[in-house]
Amino acid sequence: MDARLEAIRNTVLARNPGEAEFHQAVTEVFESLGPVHDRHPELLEAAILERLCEPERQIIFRVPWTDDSGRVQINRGFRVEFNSALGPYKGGLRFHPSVYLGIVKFLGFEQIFKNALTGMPIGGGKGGSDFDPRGRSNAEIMRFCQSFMTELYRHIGEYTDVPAGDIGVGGREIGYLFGQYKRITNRYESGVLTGKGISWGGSLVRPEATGYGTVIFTQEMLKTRGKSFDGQRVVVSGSGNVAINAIAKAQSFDASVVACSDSSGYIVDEAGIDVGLLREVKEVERGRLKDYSLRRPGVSYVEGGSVWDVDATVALPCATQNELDGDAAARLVRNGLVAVGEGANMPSTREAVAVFQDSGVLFGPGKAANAGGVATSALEMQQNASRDSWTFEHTEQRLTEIMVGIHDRCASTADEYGEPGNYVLGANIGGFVKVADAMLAQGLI
Ligand code: NDP
Ligand code: 2IT
Repeated sequence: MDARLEAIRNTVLARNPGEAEFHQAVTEVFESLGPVHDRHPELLEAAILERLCEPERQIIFRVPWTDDSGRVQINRGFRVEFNSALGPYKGGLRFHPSVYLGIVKFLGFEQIFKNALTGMPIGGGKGGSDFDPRGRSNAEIMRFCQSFMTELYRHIGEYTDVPAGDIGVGGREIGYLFGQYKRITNRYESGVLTGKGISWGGSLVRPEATGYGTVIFTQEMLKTRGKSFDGQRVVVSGSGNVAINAIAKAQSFDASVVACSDSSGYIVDEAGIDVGLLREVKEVERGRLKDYSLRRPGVSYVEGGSVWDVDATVALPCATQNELDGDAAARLVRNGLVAVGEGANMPSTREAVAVFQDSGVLFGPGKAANAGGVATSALEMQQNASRDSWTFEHTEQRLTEIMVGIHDRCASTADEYGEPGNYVLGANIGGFVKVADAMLAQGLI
């Protein structure tokens, strides 16, 4: 890392102790930014990096609620409003027991650059709670969401901060959150949340957008080597919103998708994953992948273990951060891996990224490859602002153009900085330059 940047990075780490994921995300971005600061020393003068690493506002709050047995439960809620240079803070809410400030900050920090890459007018933010939705009834989920919004509502708004979903937060939760926001504020403010239901202000394609976008981005990377998804053997981690829609899109491009996972284990289905059955088990019944294996002949289920033990030519990590480590990366590469498209945020450890890059595997980092979700959220905001709703075809066409545009911007930025094919560098510099320009123009804020 450039010595000037390393000094700033060390100060950031010292100011934010114990936040390992945030440190990792900051370090990875700083490693790309030396050459930009050589060309633009005025950015150092204006302390752009120091400002970028300090969120504009951080909110931490108590979320009290009662479970079905009448017991009082207490969780912690977060919203980190990181950067508003390009637009209102925008980013998802994660409900998972592992959530703490370091996770919310890594996600919010990544979101700044991701959102800039989309070309849409959105700043970066993220939020969530250490609430564990697993095994909770609908009524418990609703009471939790209502309590969460009873504090959050005063910090958000269509011109201020626009949350959406992430792990553990999908259409059901956005519905309960929106209902409570409307009730407290007495405003039907469609643009305050994205990922809404289609009959009450949502956008077609938003549920599919992240997974679809990841596959479109990966297809663009494959094209640069004269390849496509046709005939690739694909392994996907996770079996949530992003994973399921990535599987569906890869199959529509004639890939053979043979494995996916949840936090209990993974399935191998050599005949190709049956997306209809997967949706039934995971989305309708909210069940476990094991149930899928019990209902379809020829499927093996491995309890525990890592889905990255399954050979693939294309890997799409779509579960969570640091799920794919250096050893798994080396094994995949030895067995014929060609490309990795990150549907999740920071799923590959820094060691894994180094293995992919050193071995010439096409590697699309999350902040570029999974930007289709938030980009389509911005399309939802656009439809809300004009009180319009677009067709599936039109919206998917916009998503495709945006993903191809992100791919091309990352590739051309990598070329410009003398590292062709380095999508990490391209994404970090491409996103950073846009935000830095806006921050310089807006004065010391
Ligand atoms: P979901 O809650 O729909 O699905 C998450 C999936 O990942 C589930 O299969 C879950 O398994 C698995 N998973 C979660 N945490 C762990 C863990 N600690 N260990 C192993 N498996 C785990 O979330 P999404 O699909 O929305 O999100 C997946 C990833 O994509 C996240 O990194 C998210 O930040 C990122 N992302 C999401 C976007 C969106 O629009 N939703 C946009 C861009 C990125 P189980 O069911 O057992 O919990
Ligand atoms: O990580 C992400 O980009 C998301 N969870 C989606 C955010 C959004 O505002 O749609």
